[in-house]
This record gives sequence, C-alpha cells and structure tokens, in this order.
Amino acid sequence: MKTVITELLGIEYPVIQGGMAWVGTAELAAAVSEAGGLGIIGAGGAPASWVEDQIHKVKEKTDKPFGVNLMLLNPEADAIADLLIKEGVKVVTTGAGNPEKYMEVWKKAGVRVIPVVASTALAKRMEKAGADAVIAEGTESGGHIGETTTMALVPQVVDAVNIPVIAAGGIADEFNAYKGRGMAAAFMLGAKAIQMGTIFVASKESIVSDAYKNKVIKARDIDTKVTGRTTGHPVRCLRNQQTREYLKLEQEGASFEELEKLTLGGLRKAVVDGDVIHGSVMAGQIAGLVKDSRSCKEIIEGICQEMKEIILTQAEKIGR
Ligand code: TUI
Repeated sequence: MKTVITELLGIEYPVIQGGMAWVGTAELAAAVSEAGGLGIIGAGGAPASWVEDQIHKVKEKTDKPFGVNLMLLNPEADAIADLLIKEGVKVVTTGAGNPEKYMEVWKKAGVRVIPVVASTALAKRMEKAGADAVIAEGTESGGHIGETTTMALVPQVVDAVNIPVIAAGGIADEFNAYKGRGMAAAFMLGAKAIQMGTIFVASKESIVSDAYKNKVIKARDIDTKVTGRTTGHPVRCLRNQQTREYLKLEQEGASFEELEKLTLGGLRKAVVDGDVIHGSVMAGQIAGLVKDSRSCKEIIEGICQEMKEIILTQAEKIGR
C-alpha cells in the first residue's frame, strides 16, 4: 500500500504506532515494524540509558525501519535527542510540546522528524522548522491530549500545511466486518497515514499487564475520563478509582501538588504492576471498539486490506 508516508519512511503499510510511555517497548515496536508498519519506542519519562537499551533490542529483533517518540517533558530530553542521532534512528515523533530546538540537528543528521500537533498553528510552525510530516492527534486519543476532535482537526491541518498529515485519535477498527472504516475516514479527510495507540496496547505483543489489556477490552464507549484539565495537562484514561478521586479533588479546587501526588508513577503502576484501580489506565475513546487481543500483523493487515474495499463499496452505495 503506497502513500507519500510509506515512501518517506520505507514501510509497507501507512500505519504508525503511537509513542506510548511504558507501553512502547522494544517488543511492541519490533512487532509493529515487522508487520510492515512503523514501530515506535515510547521514551515517555524514561532515562536516556533505557531508551538506548530499547533501541539496541529493536535492532536485534528487526531490520525494518522503526522510530522513537520523544516526550518533550522528559527531563532527559536533550540527552535522548542526541542519542537518536548517535544510534542512527531514522524517524522521531514528538509529543507534549514544541520540538523546534532539536529540529536543525536532527535534520542535519538525516532523521525524519514527525511532530504530534493538536492545532493548525503548531502544524504550520513545524512545517516552517523543517518537519517531514505532522501527526494531527485528536482529543479522542489516550494520554496527554489537545482540545480538538480528529474529525475537525485533520482536515484543518491538511489545509494548513503542504507536508503530509498522519491522522491519530479514535482509529482502531478491529472487531468488525468493516475493519478499515476509521482508516478510510481518515484518508477521506486528507490524511496519508494513520497512527494508532489503544489497539496496540491490547495487542498480543504488548507487554502491558493482563489487567490493563482486559480493562481496554472490556471498556465501553463512555468509559474514558479526562483528568488534569485545570492543571493544563489534560490526560485521558479509562475511568477507575484514581480518575474518580482525581476529578473530585479537581472539582474541590485541590492544589497542583496534591493532584500530581495522585498520578505520580500512575502509568507504571497500571502497565507494569497491573494495578488498574489506583494506576493511570491511559486509553483512547475508541477502546470500546477493541474487543480482543490480536497480533500486530493481524491488526495492521486486517485494517489496511479492508480499507480500500470499504472506500469502493461505500462509493458504490452513494452512487445508487
Ligand atoms: O504526548 C502525547 N501523549 C502523551 S504524553 C504522556 S506523558 C504525560 N503524562 C502526563 C502529563 C503530560 C505528559 C502521555 N500521553 N500525545 C501527543 C500530544 N502532543 N498530544 C497533545 C500534544 C501537544 C499539546 C500541546 C503538543 C504540543 C502542544 O503545544 C506545544 C506548544 O508549545 O504550542
């Protein structure tokens, strides 16, 4: 399946894995890349030494292209930015900020730079700074989010820039005769690839705890909550005791420090320890559509194969 993104990145399918902290390990990234998509190591808040180790592990597992997501609030972001060049990583996606200060060195080193944006303003800035593409991530996504929905954001970003746009947020067609419908919709909005996170959290190769996977699989459409709107760090998670307590405290006007205490280390707690009661079970609104655990190959091939068919059959129906 050829698009400008598959050509740019040297991959078989226009599917990119979301850069998920704790979840985007070497195991998942290698599985997505082996399946023909672009696997991503999620640096999250991890030290540079951990990222280095994961890069080495992916290189052992696959010869196919992979990338690293640099979460810009990471205290070791500068060191990780340098590490990516040293290790010859071909693609970097960024999140939770503006990566402008790294763009020049990355570009000089031949790294493909694909920032996640939640607005047309940042998309334009990234294009000017030399980004190869942008990921327009709607508020349906899990984790740290912007305000605008994928449906509204993607076409506006597509019109605002001349570089390719990758759509993210709310795409995870899996358990349905029309597996490719979300991807087809994204392409109709002008996207040239999709990024998915939640569906890969529940995949066979994902190392997250069974409790986390089961919570994603059991989730319904209305089961996510956004905490941290008042602190300026809105984060979407599956609702549990932690989100309930957080939202109550937030409503009562609790201090930033008090709120932070509740979520500190929360993602690790849910992913590694399997504590989905007190931990942060980050997931997107599309979790309700994820109804079983499949291999990354099944997920990617299923969605891409059915996408073209859907576009053709829908066009036929409209024509009638
Ligand atoms: O980054 C993500 N998702 C994440 S990061 C993360 S770790 C974290 N946990 C708690 C608080 C903060 C981070 C968990 N999930 N997605 C990409 C993304 N980037 N979504 C939204 C943005 C974004 C928002 C505002 C990017 C840039 C921005 O503005 C930057 C600027 O300077 O204009």
